[in-house]
Amino acid sequence: MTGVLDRPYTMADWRGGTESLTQEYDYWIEEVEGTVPTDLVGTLYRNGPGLLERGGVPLAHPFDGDGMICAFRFEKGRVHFRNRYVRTAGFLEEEKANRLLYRGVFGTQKPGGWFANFLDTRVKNIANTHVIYWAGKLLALWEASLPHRLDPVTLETIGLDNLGGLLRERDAFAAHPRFDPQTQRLVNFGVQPGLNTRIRLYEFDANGQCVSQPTFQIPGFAFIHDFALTPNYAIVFQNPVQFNPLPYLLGLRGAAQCLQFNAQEPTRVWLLPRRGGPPQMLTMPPCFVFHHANAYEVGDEIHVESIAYSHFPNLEPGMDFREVNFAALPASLLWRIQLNPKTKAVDWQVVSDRPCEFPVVHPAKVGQPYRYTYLAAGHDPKTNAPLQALWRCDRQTGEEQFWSAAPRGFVSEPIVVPRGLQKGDFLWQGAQGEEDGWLLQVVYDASCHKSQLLIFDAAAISAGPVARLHLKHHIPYGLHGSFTTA
Ligand code: 3ON
Ligand code: FE
Repeated sequence: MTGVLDRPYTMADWRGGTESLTQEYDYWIEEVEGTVPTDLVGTLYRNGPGLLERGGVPLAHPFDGDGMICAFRFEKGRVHFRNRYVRTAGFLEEEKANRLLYRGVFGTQKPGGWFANFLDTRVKNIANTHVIYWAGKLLALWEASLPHRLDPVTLETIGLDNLGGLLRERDAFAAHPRFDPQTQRLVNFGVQPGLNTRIRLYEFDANGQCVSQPTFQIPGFAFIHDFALTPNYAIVFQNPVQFNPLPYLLGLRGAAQCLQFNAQEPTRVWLLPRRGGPPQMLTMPPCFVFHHANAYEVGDEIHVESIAYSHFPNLEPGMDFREVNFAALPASLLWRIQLNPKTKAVDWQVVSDRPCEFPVVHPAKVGQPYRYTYLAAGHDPKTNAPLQALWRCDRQTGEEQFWSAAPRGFVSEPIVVPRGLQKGDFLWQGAQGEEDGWLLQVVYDASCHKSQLLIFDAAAISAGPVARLHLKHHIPYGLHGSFTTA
């Protein structure tokens, strides 16, 4: 579908993708349309909230859902599927009790009213945001706490992983690592929020050794979900939000419901030197950024591409996300931002009115000048709506490629896999042409309440998928994932 639809989706259809998947599966996918490319060798891992209620009590927000990992293993043109919940300590306790024993960051409360939640600041590490494979370890990530290590084949939970003694029990390890093709390193950060914010930047070599970990202090509270990477900098956006923890402590709201957008303040962009040293601050008008597509250095400037919202909506208690009015929410738009650390000038352009999220680039272009950004996007070019389409923007010519699953399909984060990878390769070691790859996409199909894995030729997204693999069940809307050839 590419044309104008009266209604690109119905809420009933969209809601199907917010249902839990309680069963754990393990099977070869038999129902395949088209042909799976035989040079796709390796595994696509995806993470996301799998459980959207517990003991009959619906969660207040999908980001509070326990992490469930899906593994699509590609072998000579066939694909094996497996899903497993991350057996976090909280998951196991709540499974046994068959009720919620913990509050969620995004507003899920234990049953029993404020009194049952009063002063309960215990945090359940739900391991639901990202899953990465590095130096022999498969890790499920959640930004407020430690990673969980999983068996890469069976997806069994091995346990919390402190990365060889690097992380202490209360440390946080973000859910947004970047893989740097230039240094062959995994780079990630950890935030310790407070009146001032401490950010530690970790770099790991191919053996999983932490080879660098400078720390930075920035003034004020900061909620930082993602960062952008260049050869010299890690770039984080300090969105203008205030945090008033009182309603959280009193048992009235979740921690994220205590964030208030402050349109009087600028957004502060921090350049953190990867080799350590004082961070540099630049400012731009208030906006809220979760995700970055990429960044690179050119002359005196640093260019960043990000998804920005005009503001962070208040997450009111009692609001049911299943009834959300998408058109009334601030749209997530693709922005290009030019930073000049010498003059402190910041320039930006909004690329399009089309709502979008989950931006990605070719793995060899991380931190480097690049041409294509791949995104999940809304069907309608101007109205905020659920993600139903894939979208590719060409920075050089402005050309756009678009493929839509509307009216009954709902998309997730696209994953770019270069062609020509061999077992054991890093992703940036495949074909260097930015179009020379496959785009993997898990789509929820409301017409059968099942999900499908779609494979696109990255050069010809508008042509539609080259293969469509039908699962026997649905997968709830996910967050992030990654591909590994290991
Ligand atoms: O004081 C801090 C406040 C805070 C909110 C302390 C803190 C670090 C514990 C904290 C926690 C933050 C957490 C746990 C954030 C988790 C985020 C998460 C699971 C997902 C974020 C997803 C972001 C986006 C933009 C997803 C978009 C999805 C769609 C458009 C489609 O479904
Ligand atoms: Fe994210």
